[in-house]
Amino acid sequence: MATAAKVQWLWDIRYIDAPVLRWRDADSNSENGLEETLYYCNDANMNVTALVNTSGAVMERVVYDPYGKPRFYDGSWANPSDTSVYANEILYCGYRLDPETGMYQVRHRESDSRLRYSLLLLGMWRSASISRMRRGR
Ligand SMILES: [Ca+2]
Repeated sequence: MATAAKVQWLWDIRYIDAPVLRWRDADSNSENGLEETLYYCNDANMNVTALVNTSGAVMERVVYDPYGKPRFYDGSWANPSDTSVYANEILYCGYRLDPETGMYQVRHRESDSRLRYSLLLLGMWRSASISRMRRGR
């Protein structure tokens, strides 16, 4: 049974999906705890745009296609990749991108950024909304 946390987030009180920082056990050594601290930068839509270390250096940058699919770069806008070097899962609009399913978890619902159309923009979700469940649909 696991007893040590692998990752913890601190969230901002100004908005529900605004992360401040993440502590992570990046070296898989529980003896030194969550030794990695990265701060989140975001744009006006709460999209995470960069991860900054405790010295103020940009470690990773993120851009998105119109449907929320992320593209990662290092701090110098080099080495583009489809995956985060820092295993960052908080991305588009401050939502969590599940690395196993490729779906954004938006509180109690999910959206698929891999589709050519946006479930989010069309108001369609992979799971029923709470209001629909309450109405029995
Ligand atoms: Ca550690």
